[in-house]
Amino acid sequence: MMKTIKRIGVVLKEGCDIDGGQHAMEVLSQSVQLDTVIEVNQALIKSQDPLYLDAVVDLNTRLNQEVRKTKESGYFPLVFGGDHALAIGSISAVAQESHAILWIDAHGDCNTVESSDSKRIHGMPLAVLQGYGHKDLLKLVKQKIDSDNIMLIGIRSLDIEEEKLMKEWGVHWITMNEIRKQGIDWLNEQVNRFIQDKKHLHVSFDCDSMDPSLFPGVNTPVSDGFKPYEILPLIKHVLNHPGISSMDIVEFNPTRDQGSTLELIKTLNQMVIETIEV
Ligand SMILES: [Mn+2]
Repeated sequence: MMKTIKRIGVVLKEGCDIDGGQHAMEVLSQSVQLDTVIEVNQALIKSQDPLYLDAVVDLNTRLNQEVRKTKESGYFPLVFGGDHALAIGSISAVAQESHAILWIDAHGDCNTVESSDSKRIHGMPLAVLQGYGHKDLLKLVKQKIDSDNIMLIGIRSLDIEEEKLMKEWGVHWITMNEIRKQGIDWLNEQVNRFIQDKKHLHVSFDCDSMDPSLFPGVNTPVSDGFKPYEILPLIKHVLNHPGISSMDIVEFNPTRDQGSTLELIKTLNQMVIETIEV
């Protein structure tokens, strides 16, 4: 059955507190038509709170409602960011029993407030979605995601305490080192095996999963990321999965870009059109 996409833009940098990301939707909206844009309520920003907790919780509450409404109306939610903290709102809105997540990222995003060195919420969304983290963030999570139903790929920067938590919870992740050693066919097999029996599947694509020498327009670059030919065919394949529910494309920082990261986002948008709207 044909589905129509609804594109939700999220203006958010408070989850990482790195300048530039707040302009992502201004730049993106010149080439991708956004159906709605959600912004941080500036009145809730308290400079003494490094987490910007009130602002991030409020934004995610409104994003959750928007994504929920989108799903209920039969549309496919495609969320553009904005930093990865927005995944708390977008995924909690679609999560149902046995929902699976494919998380494409350089980082684990499985920190809690205690484990995190940076104390930034964009490093915590995947922990929160599993039911671990600050109680104000957990209020958004009505249906926890089973750690078994999470696969991260492209990983090359985990905090020590974060890695311990990921092991303890039983999250499955594939590092870039393993991918370099085993090859792209092996990666495709691993992801295929993960998605094959899943009923509901969300894809969260962090632009920093890509190689920053090719795609510098991100908040927290880590060297040796994916080349387009290594990951785009896999994403296309995953978007064809019958249980695909929704997707995020996050961490675009246009002030660090030279045009290529914007082009990548446009390519992904086109890929979603070609796979979902058919
Ligand atoms: Mn991330």
